[in-house]
Amino acid sequence: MQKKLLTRRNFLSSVAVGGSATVLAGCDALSNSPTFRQFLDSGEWLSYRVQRFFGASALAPEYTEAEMSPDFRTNGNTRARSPEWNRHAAEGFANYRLEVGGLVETPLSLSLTEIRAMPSRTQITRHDCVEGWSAIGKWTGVPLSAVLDQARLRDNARFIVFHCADDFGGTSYYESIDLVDAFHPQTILAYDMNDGVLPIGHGAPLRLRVERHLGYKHAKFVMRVEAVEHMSDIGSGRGGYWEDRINYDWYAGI
Ligand SMILES: Nc1nc2c(c(=O)[nH]1)N[C@H]1C(S)=C(S)[C@@H](COP(=O)(O)O)O[C@H]1N2
Ligand SMILES: [Mo]
Repeated sequence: MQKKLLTRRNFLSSVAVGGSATVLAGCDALSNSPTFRQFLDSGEWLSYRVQRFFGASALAPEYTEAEMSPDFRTNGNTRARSPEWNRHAAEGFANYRLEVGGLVETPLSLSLTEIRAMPSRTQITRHDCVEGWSAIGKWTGVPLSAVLDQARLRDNARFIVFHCADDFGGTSYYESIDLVDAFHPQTILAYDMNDGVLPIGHGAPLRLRVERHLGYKHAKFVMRVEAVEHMSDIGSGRGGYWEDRINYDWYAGI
């Protein structure tokens, strides 16, 4: 019963019937999880429910080239410090590989050349930071769905976690999303920004764009993607660096 919530197997069927009936049906069992109970108790549940009821696959607005912001500021860490990332940066990321693992049938290790040869999507979207600034930029990357399809999620996978190369005071940045957002068409791992290679400050060589969410969900400097059933084993269990540290909402839907 617990496995009914947003697993790979029922995800497509729940979206296909045009609603969240399956999603909601699984919630009683899921509420045994302390993390999820906290989530239900918070106001996050409202925006989660609204988005899941009224459009699991609704697209975030896209903009024209003319609407792109002349300046797109950076925020949070503007580079990583791990020895591994530093080595890759010094080599122009020629030997970087994205690791994809956890609850998958086929763990992957993908070079940027391989990632660039996969299907790609370009989108001009608005980034909204919780601190009160926005910017419109153009992003190109591989749809996360293409990566996950290649790795083949196990039936018990429920969340996708992004492990980053940077840290705050020694604690690595990480983020996570559910499978609805993971398979959303605008969810991409971006390697280009504004028609150029993704700059270091914006999260080179690969950063998440998950367009219906606030800025902090858009993990930069992504090294590893992990499919999990529970988030309790990662960080303090609230699904992201800022969620753990200062109680930001895990579900940052906008
Ligand atoms: N790895 C990592 N990802 C991150 C952050 C960070 O500090 N480290 N900051 C987040 C926040 S709060 C925002 S608003 C955006 C900023 O992205 P930008 O630097 O491309 O503007 O990245 C998000 N992703
Ligand atoms: Mo942010």
